[in-house]
Amino acid sequence: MESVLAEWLPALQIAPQRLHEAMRYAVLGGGKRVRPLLAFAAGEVAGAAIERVQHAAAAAELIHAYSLVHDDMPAMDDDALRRGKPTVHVEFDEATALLVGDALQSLAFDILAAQPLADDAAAQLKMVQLLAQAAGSRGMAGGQAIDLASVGKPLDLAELEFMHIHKTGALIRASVLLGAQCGALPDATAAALDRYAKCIGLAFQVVDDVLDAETPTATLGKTAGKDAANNKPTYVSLLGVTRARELALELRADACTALAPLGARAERLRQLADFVVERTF
Ligand code: GRG
Repeated sequence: MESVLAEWLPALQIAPQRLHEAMRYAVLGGGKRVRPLLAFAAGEVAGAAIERVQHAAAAAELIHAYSLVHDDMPAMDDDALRRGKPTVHVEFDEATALLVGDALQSLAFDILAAQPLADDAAAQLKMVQLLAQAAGSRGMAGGQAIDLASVGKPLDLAELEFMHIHKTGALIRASVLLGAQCGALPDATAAALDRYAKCIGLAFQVVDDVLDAETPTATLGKTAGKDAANNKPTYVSLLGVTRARELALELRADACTALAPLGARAERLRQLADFVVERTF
């Protein structure tokens, strides 16, 4: 994934150099690459060629990287640390950070359109639409809007879930489905992966809330304790750490139940479910 991303990102010597430097800074040399890993694992389920999946995975990761750059900006979460390094607007400047996000999003769709990823053009067009909807106002950007509007407000569990299904879950779901759509995907398999992805997306967020509350900044590579400091509703503020951890385990179990009909070829997806729940950063 690292080399595919490095290859797709414009080289440092290409103008405008500062923007390209900042794009590479935002994407390379950090991050768990959970979304690409999910795409590769789902591709395995669908017997997809890795030469296809790597591009779909890169597109998903670029959307994720863009969202982090914008989320860290003063108008949103206003954070100075990401992946153990100064955030893009701190290392460069705000205007550059804005453009980095814009350009990474465009590059993601460029990649999806440039490479033959599905057996026919109509199927590939659906993949482009899948990512567009996951990133847009009825997906990640919409979730972010709800998040920004909910600071200091008492959300209930259903409202919190609705927000995270959009903010974090939509792109995680798209990563799984894009990887799988690079191969053969019968309806029943697609439905199983969809169910898995929804559970994992939510589990990812529950664990994120627990880590924010419990893990030091040095381990996280981003500022810890921000949710409480910003008076944000989280799974920890609503349920407490113990119940939030239990919920993450329940969601993992649901995710693995969804995979049961897929047998051994879904093993990597099971391992990723473990990783999502057991991760420490
Ligand atoms: C700006 C449109 C727009 C959206 C931003 C995803 C997001 C929406 C903001 C990120 C803020 C945040 C901390 C969300 C919680 C879950 C999450 C996405 C954490 C970061 O993802 P990781 O842990 O990061 O996969 P790495 O660095 O490992 O890639």
